[in-house]
Amino acid sequence: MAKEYKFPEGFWWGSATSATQIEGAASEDGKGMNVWDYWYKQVPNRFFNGVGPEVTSDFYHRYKEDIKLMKEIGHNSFRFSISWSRLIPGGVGEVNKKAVDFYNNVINELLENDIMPIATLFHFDMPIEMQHIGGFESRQVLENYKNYAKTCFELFGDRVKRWITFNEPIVPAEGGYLYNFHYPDIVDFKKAIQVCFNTVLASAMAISEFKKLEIKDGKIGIVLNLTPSYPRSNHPADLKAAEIADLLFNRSFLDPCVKGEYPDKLVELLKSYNHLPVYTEDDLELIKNNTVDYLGVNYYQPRRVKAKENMPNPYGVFTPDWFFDEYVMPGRRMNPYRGWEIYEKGIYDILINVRDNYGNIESYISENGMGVEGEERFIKDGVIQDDYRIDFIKGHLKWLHKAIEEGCNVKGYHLWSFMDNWSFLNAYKNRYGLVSVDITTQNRTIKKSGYWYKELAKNNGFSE
Ligand code: BGP
Repeated sequence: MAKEYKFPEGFWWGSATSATQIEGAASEDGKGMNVWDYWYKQVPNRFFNGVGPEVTSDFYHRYKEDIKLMKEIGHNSFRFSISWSRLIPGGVGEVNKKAVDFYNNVINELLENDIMPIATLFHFDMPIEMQHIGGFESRQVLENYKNYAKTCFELFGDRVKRWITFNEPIVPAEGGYLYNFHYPDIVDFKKAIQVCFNTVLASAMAISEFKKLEIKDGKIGIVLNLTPSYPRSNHPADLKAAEIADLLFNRSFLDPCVKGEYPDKLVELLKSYNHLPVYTEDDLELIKNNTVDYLGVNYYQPRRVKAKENMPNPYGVFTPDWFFDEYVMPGRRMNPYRGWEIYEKGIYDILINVRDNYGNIESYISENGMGVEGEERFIKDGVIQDDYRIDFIKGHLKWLHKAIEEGCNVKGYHLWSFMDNWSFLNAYKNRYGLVSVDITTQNRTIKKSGYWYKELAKNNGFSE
């Protein structure tokens, strides 16, 4: 007998994107440079096939056609990001009128098509001028981000009712200050921690502005990549390794953003290594008083860890990897086309944790998806036959359904992504879309998964 997986009424079916990854028009209509435009000019060879962010998927010019396609494949909601360097070139000062027109057009077009807009304020795209005065290490940049956020609420808050302060804020801290995959490309754990703290603070500052404006029916949240940390075994050393990974990579944002407080264990750990960030009592007060209304959860793959086998070199560079080693679990299921583990139950484990330890705050899956290299090889009759992606989505939806049945307060599911898009350093290597994009002609073609997604949304679920 087929089992039915029906989702609660009004469930959000949609997808997520970000400005740098889809808009293109990177130097058009007065847009300023962000870190990606700048870094690409410095080191084009670090980007897959040398493809930069200038054109990407050309959403800037094709948003009407794209929103039509969203409608066609059943979207009732869509997350995009506003580009700070487009709206306020240089990060501070005059608002760019052309950018206001563009985002107004996108928002209005979405609403006319009954697609709820969810706007992210920051998706990895710091204006370069702001990065050059210290990025989120700098208090001045926090102030400028706050003003940018306020400008967005004032300009678009009459129609956008769902806001996100940051997408995966730990990623620019890790990428830019620890693991060399974002600009400014340095390795300094202490700075990374300061950037993490300051981003939490910046998010709280934006929330505080949002509250002052009393936007009717408006809610503001944050999107976190909550990667469950699974230990190799129940041995106390493995459990400890997993606990530290969880503190550093999940709870460093989840706790202050949802509960308004840092976990004591994290504070003790950082203190014992003399790595506490610089902060004031007022900062902590602001964080406490400005927690999120809802939470976006991005989930791609779990983190598996084991106790350190060799003590780290005391003279080596101090990073989180001092505390644990990656555990390559025998028999783990891999995405054969991308190199990431597929573990569907992870989505359930995250949500149960949110239910039990974070007041069952309202949440939604803000990203989940399967990147595939070389998808052209699956074309038949002009359509990419991405059954693997349909299976991936179904696998995760089954666990999501179970979490909801068990009381988790989840409002929707957004796939990464609506269409193939340019990714940070990876450019067009991994394709994620329900709609494929030919990057030479910019032609869009709905994939098999897109047609399947349409049925999913129409039926508010699926059966199997
Ligand atoms: C998430 C980001 C997205 C997207 C995705 C896929 O972490 O929020 O912006 O890029 O990862 O990653 P990638 O494109 O590197 O495969």
